[in-house]
Amino acid sequence: MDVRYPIGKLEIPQSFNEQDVRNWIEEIKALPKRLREAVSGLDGEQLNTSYRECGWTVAQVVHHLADAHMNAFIRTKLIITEDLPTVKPFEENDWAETAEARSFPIEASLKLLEGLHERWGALLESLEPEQFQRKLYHPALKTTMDLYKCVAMYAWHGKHHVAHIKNLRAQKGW
Ligand code: NI
Repeated sequence: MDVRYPIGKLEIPQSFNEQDVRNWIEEIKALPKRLREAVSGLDGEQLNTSYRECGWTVAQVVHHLADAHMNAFIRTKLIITEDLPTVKPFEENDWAETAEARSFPIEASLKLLEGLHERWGALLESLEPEQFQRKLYHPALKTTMDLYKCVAMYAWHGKHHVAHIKNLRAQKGW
């Protein structure tokens, strides 16, 4: 197994049906609880352990999920409220190095994700099927992307990082 991709690399779907969308939304809604379970009982030293060599610590992974998914929620809102909005890329590795994103107290990000994913899930559940074909423009990738592909990507993204933490715990016997 590649420790960077414990659940495999992201495969972006090329089509979707209503059941696919429901499944992805359920994954997004489940992430805060799954993440809280994955970090349950870890002490400061464990939270400060990299999940792989030269990789982010467990705390950085938790804060990264909050950073990335705040951006994702804003992108979702932009897609719904504007025609082909240009999204703002962010330097995720630099975001993971700021002082508060390197620190152990992860409760703020766990709470943030709980509120954020409740809003995000409710937003996605309120949409009509055709709205999942609305698009954003990503200037760094120089391409457009459908909302349903973004939703599939973030469903994968949450599970991907939870698996990093669970694998570390399994490997360390924590
Ligand atoms: Ni990530």
